[in-house]
Amino acid sequence: MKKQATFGKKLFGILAAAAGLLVCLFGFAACIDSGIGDGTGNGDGTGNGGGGDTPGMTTYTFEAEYVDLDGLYSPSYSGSVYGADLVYGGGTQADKDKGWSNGYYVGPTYLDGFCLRFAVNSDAAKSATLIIRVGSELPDLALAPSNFEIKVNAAALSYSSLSVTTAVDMPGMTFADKTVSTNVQLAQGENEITLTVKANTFKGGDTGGPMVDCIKIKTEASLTWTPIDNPANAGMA
Ligand SMILES: [Ca+2]
Repeated sequence: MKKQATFGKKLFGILAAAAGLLVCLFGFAACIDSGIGDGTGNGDGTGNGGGGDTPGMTTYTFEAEYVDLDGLYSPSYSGSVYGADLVYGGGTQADKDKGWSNGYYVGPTYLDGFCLRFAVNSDAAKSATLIIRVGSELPDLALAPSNFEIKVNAAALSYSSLSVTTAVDMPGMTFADKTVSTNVQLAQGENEITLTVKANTFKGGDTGGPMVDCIKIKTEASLTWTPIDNPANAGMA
């Protein structure tokens, strides 16, 4: 009997230790999930999952100011703006406090065919939620596939109209997250997400478009990209 009791104690001890280890592992995993990227740069596209994400999901932010702006230009209210000069903002804490992700945004975008291309690499084929963070210095915009085409891997998304509320001016720009789709299909490897302005009458009868802060992709896949430091090149175009 004594031997059995000892064995029982040992068994209990082993089970308790195993349970403790499981709790520990689970706690660690949960911590990684909720803590990834809190404070890690949005800029480099490495995840910034954080509070609010469901387990296994990470929300990645890809800044519009870090896509390839070479060859792009847009009319503005004061002449045309080219390349890296399309980046607005100073990246300061004051800019971030206005709700500008990473302290910069891209705009204006007032040209039929103006296209921002995000090249994102995924480690797996997964579905994802695609969000765009946009603002407007024009009157309120109703973005729709006919005036603002959004493609994932060459497939145009047939999204519901997104209302973008006007801000006073560019220094006072305000942004809001707009969910384009909760079921975008990412391929393993490189994925191309494009935002393209189509001919419209947003700008007093001429073509206009939104200011673009960033896009966000929420997925179980692991995403990376190669950001281009346009803010460092602003004024050089
Ligand atoms: Ca931004």
